[in-house]
Amino acid sequence: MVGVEDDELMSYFLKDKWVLITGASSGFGAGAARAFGACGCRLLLGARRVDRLEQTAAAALEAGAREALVYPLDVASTASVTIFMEWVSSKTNTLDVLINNAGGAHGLDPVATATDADWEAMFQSNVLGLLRVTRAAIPMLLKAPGSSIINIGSYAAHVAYEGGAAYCAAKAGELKITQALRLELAGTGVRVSTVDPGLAETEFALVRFKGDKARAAKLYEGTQPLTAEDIGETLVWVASRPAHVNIDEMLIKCADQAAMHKVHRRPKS
Ligand code: NDP
Ligand code: 8X3
Repeated sequence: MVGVEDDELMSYFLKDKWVLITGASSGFGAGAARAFGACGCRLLLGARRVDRLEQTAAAALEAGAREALVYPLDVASTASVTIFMEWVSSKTNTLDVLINNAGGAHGLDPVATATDADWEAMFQSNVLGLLRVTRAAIPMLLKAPGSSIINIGSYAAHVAYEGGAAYCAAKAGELKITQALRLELAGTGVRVSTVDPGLAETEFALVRFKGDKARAAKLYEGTQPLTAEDIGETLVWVASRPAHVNIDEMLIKCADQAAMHKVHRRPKS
């Protein structure tokens, strides 16, 4: 946890800044909205489930957001991204922080039996969606020197696991896009970072296991995973470094996850 003085400093840097968060209807995106909201930011929130976005916006306003505006967004559709970014442009000419968070995993099947639908969904959101939103946002980020693009990657970009071929590949793609963007935007004042979490309890597992609650819960059994709050707080820290500082890549895991295949689990008491 950061100290009180650090909190005040971060709020000082971020107050009134425009922050766009994709996938803000749950998990890390909602956690980020609350954390940037607590710094007095103006939030532009997108995802497909608008009712859930509205809940996020209410929580962010309660935390202290200056504004929390929502609009439907499907990053898997170029047309949806275009309409969403037109809406963003109707609210502000500049953008201070872009959090490319929308994404997730679909299925945990080995390549031998996985489906095209799952592969396509993972590449559409985690890779192409990130590219589409970033392309549309760059002109607005360029107008705000010291602005940040922060992409949500994954530990899965660094370590492969059985059943994760397409998800690991998609997140490895996110890492390479981040690195290429940093080269392309060098000297413009736009910073580019990736925050790569390990095991974290959100709706991620529920989506991966297609609504199977028992299977999703098993993933977190006996461990203390990362939370949406942990990642929201981390994103605020990355965005609030002084303008000459770029946090390139941050791998963040819970203390119980020493390695991809070594997660400490406490026996049931
Ligand atoms: P959640 O399932 O809780 O959140 C995923 C968010 O992404 C939702 O808000 C969802 O909104 C949105 N989303 C998914 N697809 C689309 C789409 N096509 N268009 C717009 N929004 C979309 O999981 P997390 O919060 O955990 O996931 C957030 C990010 O973090 C993802 O990129 C995930 O891969 C990554 N990650 C997760 C980890 C974990 O263990 N939880 C670890 C490392 C990385 P909606 O359905 O309303 O559109
Ligand atoms: C989510 C982390 O390890 O389940 O990106 O792939 S993992």
